[in-house]
Amino acid sequence: MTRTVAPLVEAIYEDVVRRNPAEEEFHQAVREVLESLGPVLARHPEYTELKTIERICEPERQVIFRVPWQDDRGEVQINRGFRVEFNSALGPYKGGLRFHPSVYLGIVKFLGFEQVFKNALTGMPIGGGKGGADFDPKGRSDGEVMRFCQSFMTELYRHLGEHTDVPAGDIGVGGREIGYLFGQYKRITNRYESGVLTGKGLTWGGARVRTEATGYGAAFFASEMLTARGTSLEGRTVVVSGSGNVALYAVEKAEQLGARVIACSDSAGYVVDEGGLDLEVLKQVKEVERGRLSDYAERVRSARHVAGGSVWDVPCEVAVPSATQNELDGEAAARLVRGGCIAVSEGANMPSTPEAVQVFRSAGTAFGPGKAANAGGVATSALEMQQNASRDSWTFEHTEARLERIMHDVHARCAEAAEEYGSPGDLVVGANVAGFLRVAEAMHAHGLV
Ligand code: NDP
Ligand code: 2IT
Repeated sequence: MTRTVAPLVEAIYEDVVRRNPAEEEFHQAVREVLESLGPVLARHPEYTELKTIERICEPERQVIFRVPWQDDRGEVQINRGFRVEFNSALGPYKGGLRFHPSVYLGIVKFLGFEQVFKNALTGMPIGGGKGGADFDPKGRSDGEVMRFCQSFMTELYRHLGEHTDVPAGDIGVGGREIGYLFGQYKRITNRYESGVLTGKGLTWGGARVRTEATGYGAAFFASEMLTARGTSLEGRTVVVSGSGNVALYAVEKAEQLGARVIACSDSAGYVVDEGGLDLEVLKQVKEVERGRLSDYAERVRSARHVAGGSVWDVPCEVAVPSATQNELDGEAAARLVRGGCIAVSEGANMPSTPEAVQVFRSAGTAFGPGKAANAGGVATSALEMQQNASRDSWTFEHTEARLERIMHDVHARCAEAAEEYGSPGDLVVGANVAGFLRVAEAMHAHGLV
């Protein structure tokens, strides 16, 4: 890390690194927030005295557990499950579950930490948490995924509750997994507690627009940033990375807003089509068949599949990184800027490396950090909880209008905080400061907890 932070904040960061060894992603996420907080501490000495930052960096509770299950051949498999309950100042712990072989404590903590500020930015009553397992769903049968989810929930259920901790999906966890997890929770507890998980199916407590929400929200956020600069998404070329839940619906909404999405990716490569991607085929291949982008290129002749390459080689005006952390590095950012990229809206959590963020900020590229740009997913989860609590079910149009308004407000909160704390136009500073202030104020009111 080369950039400097205020000495007091630097000391806090050093302590976080010392207390959480070998958790690089967590260090990175903490560093990025702390770099914005110098001016906040200068104005709020009480947060130094009460060690509010130090408390925010220490999760309230961390659960790590064994997940044994049997695969289709009868062989015993053992995975490691996690739930980090980071901060409950604003509401029950809220945040997704990630099933991916790369999952370890450092990933879950970085995601949980980001979630605290993101959830605060939505203005809704939700605290921050995150969980998951180092389970790889790729190539596993439905039966294997179900047995894994049942074993995972058999331990996790005791830590959950609609007023305690409310998980949802993330990488590798979608509607199918939430279904198996909910079924097992209901069976163990003998409670039809709809509000204990979000991302549910529409016939059993799910909310319209939750599936689309993160991607739609990231496109709305791109649109907000461009509007603030006197322009729009209309007619713009867009590249979206990933081709999972967030990516597919970012493509859909960007197209609805008049943009042309020319490329997307998966972990094996990317597809590019200057005429624009065919979303129907893309959804069929990725959502329905759980296939690969090479299958898409075989069906859509105008598309070119590049195996193993980086989708950030494709020049565009707007980039929506929606795959995973640190997928876009400094060199890729410089290439994007040279190619005419004017806005980046992070659909994923921490997809840009610190070097990439620096490139975008110095180039004057409109940059929406994940904790603001992808907040539409968790915000719509909060709307799902609201519908569950009132046993209600809203229309698609009503829910989408709420989402659009929320993304507008998130952007406004970030822009105003950036202005007030001396970094006008810098949404990284704005998101960190606005998120921190809301959590810190509630923690202050709750005493030393
Ligand atoms: P999905 O599992 O639906 O899709 C993930 C996509 O990213 C897939 O295309 C996958 O490729 C690709 N990908 C995942 N890991 C890697 C990797 N290590 N290298 C390259 N490509 C990778 O997940 P989501 O769409 O739900 O999540 C995407 C991002 O958005 C994550 O950062 C997540 O934390 C974030 N997010 C998700 C929210 C949600 O509501 N789901 C809300 C807010 C943020 P392949 O198909 O080959 O595996
Ligand atoms: O990173 C995220 O915000 C999510 N994976 C969604 C969390 C949620 O509880 O909806």
